[in-house]
Amino acid sequence: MKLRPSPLMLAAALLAAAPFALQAQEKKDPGDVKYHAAPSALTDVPMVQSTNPKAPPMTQAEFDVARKIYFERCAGCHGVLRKGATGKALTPDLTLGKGTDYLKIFIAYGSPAGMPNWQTSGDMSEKEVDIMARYIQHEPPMPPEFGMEDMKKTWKVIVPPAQRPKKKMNNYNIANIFSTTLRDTGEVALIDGDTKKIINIVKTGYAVHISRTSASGRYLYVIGRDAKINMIDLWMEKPDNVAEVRVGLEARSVETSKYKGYEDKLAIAGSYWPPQYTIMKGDTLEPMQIVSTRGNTVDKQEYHPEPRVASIVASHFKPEFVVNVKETGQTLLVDYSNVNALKTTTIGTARFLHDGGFDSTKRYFMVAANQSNKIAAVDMKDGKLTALIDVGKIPHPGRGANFVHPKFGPVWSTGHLGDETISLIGTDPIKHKQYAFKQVASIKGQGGGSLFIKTHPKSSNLYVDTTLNPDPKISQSVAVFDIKNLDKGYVVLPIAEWAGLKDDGAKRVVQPEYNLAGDEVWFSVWSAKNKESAVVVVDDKTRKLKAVIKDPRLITPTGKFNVNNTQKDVY
Ligand code: DHE
Repeated sequence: MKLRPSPLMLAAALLAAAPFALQAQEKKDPGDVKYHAAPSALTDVPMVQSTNPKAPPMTQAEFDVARKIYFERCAGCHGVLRKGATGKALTPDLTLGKGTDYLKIFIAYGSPAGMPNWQTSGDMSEKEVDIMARYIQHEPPMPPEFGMEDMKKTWKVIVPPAQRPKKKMNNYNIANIFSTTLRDTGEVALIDGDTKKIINIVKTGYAVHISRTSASGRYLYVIGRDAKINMIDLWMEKPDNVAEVRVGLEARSVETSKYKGYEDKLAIAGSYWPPQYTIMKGDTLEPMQIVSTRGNTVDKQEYHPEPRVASIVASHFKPEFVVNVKETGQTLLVDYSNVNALKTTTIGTARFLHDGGFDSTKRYFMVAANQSNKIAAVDMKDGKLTALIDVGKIPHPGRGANFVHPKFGPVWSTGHLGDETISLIGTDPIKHKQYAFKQVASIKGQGGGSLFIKTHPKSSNLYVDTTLNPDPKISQSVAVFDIKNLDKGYVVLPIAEWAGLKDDGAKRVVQPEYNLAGDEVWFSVWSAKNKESAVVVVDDKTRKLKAVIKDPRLITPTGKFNVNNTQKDVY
């Protein structure tokens, strides 16, 4: 059937389609939809076609096309099993009654609640829309599980601990190395913070996500979206991989034990698929214990079959990992003192947990429940929820930024994907009790689409990126505030312009990161794989350009992780 709906039919279909729209019923920021709609690492994983006799027929070839499109475009919002994540559930009990023609219109034209207009935008052809409309009426195919046997098959110790250097074998100031994600090449660039030269380009997993430093500062752990972890030894003459393992089929987070007596002993990684976390030996990545995160949601107490693991941090107060489970809204404090008998405290926080960081004392972990528009403050000392704090729309702090406010005392702050505000939350329950764990101020930045915010204990500047703002002027620059004078507003630094790139790439400015001394702040200028990108270094005192790092190997740089600041949780 050709897709030529009458305006009336279209209006009726869009109205009726509302239940399929993204979970947050209000209009979503297009930047937010694109951000979640990034291709999943499950795209090329073979899955069995599960047919539903009541659903319109599909050939195997059509099923394969649909599955690929689903994991490339849809799974980020609607979930691997289509049970709903930040987007609505799309299971056959909901879709079958709607019928193919109706679903086609919804997919083609999108919805005011945030579903993209896949056909009219040119992203999908009419034929693909037809295939997708039939696909979502069948049972969702299930990706395979990934257990100990699968992990062990991927586990490689490239340089065994006994053959590694006994002391640092290079002259690098390793505390000032920046592990820089090269998102689309499956690599990290280790950049010397002192000389701004690339030390090595290290092969890692697919679409690398983050790097974390071991407690001693010697090892770097890097995780790819394909759940591959690479362990890099910074003591080698030329720092490089010493071990690797895959802990699942798709993942985003990795961390290492930091409590006194457990330094460098353990590593942990959380997976999106299968929904689980894995504890490994810190020196070899040998998997030791796998724990599923399937369970019930904090609010309706309903079973969720695929609660993904979002951020993980290591407590400085106890031998515990803080594991944030996105879809159930549960924060787990996992006591790792006996890996064979893990004790877990399950703290109900709020749904769709994402990223977060410690307050300045490291006692409270502040984690964004992004679709609930809340920050949960979790007490590392007493092992309980201190507060759920209402903030702006879709908080996205990265690790957030800590500073001392002239009136409110120590505050932790976050920017937002869904609005232009920056929320300040008081974090001192002793000397500034009346402000503690409340949003004490909401200041205006350049616009929505902010991903990361940063300052440094030695700085009086607060930088806020706006990477996903639809206006290129805003996505290609950052706002900088004077933290002693926030009311004065911000100054805009044209970071992408300073990079002086030769072509017309997207040049999105992303993730401020300080150097060891706290006197430079680094930004990635992120363009497509086939366009020139750069890292721009700003002098923090003068807010002037200090250096531009360009290199043909610096392809799609995004996150940058300064060894010292990541090791010691300085932000
Ligand atoms: Fe991230 C952190 C998940 C898209 C750059 N990102 C995180 C964390 C999670 C996460 C759970 C916290 C890890 C931790 O602290 O243990 N990110 C996701 C997604 O699910 C999402 C929305 C879509 C996807 O398919 O991956 C996503 N992230 C992106 C990007 O598109 C970014 C901007 C570019 C890129 O490299 O892919 C991006 N995410 C980052 C960075 C951090 C991060 C740089 C760490 C920030 C920090 O300072 O700690």
